Amino acid sequence: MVCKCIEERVIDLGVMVSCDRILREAVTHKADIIGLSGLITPSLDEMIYVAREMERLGMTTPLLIGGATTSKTHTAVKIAPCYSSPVVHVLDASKSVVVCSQLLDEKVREEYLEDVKEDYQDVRQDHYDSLKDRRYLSLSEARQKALHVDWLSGPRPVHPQFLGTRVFECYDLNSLLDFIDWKPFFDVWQLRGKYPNRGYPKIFNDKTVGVEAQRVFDDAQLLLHHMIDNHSLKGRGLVGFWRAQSIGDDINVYKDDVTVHKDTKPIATFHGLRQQAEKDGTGSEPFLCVSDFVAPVDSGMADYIGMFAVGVFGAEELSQQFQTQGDDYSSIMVKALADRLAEAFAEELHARVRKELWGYSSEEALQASDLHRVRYQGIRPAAGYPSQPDHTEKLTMWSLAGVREKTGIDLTESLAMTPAASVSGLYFSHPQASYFAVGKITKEQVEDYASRKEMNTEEVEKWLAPILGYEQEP
Ligand code: B12
Repeated sequence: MVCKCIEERVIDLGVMVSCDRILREAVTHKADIIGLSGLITPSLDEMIYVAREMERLGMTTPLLIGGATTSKTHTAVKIAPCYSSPVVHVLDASKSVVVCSQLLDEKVREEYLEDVKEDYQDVRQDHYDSLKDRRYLSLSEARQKALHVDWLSGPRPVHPQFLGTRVFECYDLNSLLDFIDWKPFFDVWQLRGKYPNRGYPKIFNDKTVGVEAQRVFDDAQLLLHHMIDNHSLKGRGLVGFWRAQSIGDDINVYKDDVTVHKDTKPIATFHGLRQQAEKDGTGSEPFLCVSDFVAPVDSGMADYIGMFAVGVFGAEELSQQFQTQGDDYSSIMVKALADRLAEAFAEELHARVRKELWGYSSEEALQASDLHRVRYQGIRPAAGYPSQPDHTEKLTMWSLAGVREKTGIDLTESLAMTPAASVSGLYFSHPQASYFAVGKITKEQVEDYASRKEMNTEEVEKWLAPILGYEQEP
């Protein structure tokens, strides 16, 4: 919630806006404060760039940082040092009213900024100390402790129904409604509570947010059905399956149903990152990498990998229309609903893949709530998620499956997908495949990964900034 006097002076530049545009608009409108919001890792780097540009241009406008992928630590360590005027991380948009008021009030501003400065100094110190405290396995030790699946006596990989891609031009959005996870929708509206809870929508009975949650939910249902019925939103996507074998931390993908040898030329390679940070447990825990879930090339077992990309088209245009009409509520609502549909699309398609299109789990009978709690066999990690934090893997996915040409889902320069309501990822079918977080890694692995990807180390460090277990050389 933003108080009226502030709200009237806010200019929302929308999503995926260039640094030049932000600064141009800020200067034109004599901005008191600039706010940047970051959803995925590459936006972190953009934020550093914006701060550097502001410094270079001699600007003094305070910079607010927020969004799912940002943190106080990243702001203090990476962004604040690039700009000599105030940089403040705001965890929750509702706190920005207090922060803005302090930044704009001559009487308290200096004291407030002094506090922020001291706080960030401590955060930086803690960060550097924590880097020193962490212990890592060498890459070869971590590889020795990989998850060693018994490919010969365990369940055999199942051949998917088809190899190559299948495109879904105009997906039935009504079929996705039962798959919507409403919890993140309420998060967008800052309404904290559970939905549904054992079949009973608990959030609606909550003393504090119940009434508001019911109102927003009812509005959402009306708009959702309206948008689906008059086709203002469209779902488009694809799935693909290929022969695949792992080779170390990489997964090679092959054309058609070939018999694969060590020297068979792959048509694409997905590169994995392996856990390296020491674990507290018994010492028997595996140090995982996504390649552990695919049969190695020398196992004698033919294996497969899947991929998907789904998008909900039309939301940005509609949202813009509402904004032009001064209806911010509906403008946000459209985007929030399109995001829910995109996630539901990925969820429903994954269920179809398990039961039918790949068919390795044809007997599965789970409720939507079980799906949100990941009680199924196999995983669908996305590039950018903790199991594979590297967004550049999307480039391999896009060229392997022809995603842009076949679906219109595109990648921006910083590898965000357009439309914004899009999800993509890989499919792994093995029963031991699990979601995990790679966590921090050492320079040894970054250099190894860079050479496998034929990229230079600095470039890889840029994309993997949040998981580097060491301080980069300036
Ligand atoms: C919902 C969601 C989505 C939705 C919608 C995203 C969207 N358009 O906003 C969908 C399903 C489309 C999606 C897709 C993807 N997602 Co997503 N997603 C999320 C999720 C679950 C919630 C984000 C969200 O909208 N929260 C609700 C809003 C209101 O909260 P918020 O953004 O944090 O903003 C709050 C504060 O941060 C603050 N704030 C935000 N901005 C600003 C700005 C200022 C100036 C201020 C003062 C405050 C402020 O105020 C807000 C209210 O409190 C997060 C995980 C999480 N729990 O955060 C992952 C997450 C952001 N997604 C992630 C990823 C990787 C992706 C994908 C790349 C996955 C993929 N390969 O398909 C795609 C990218 C989409 C694209 N277009 O490129 C990662 C990002 C990690 C990373 N290191 O890059 C996250 C963190 C999940 C994770 N744990 O790995 N995602």
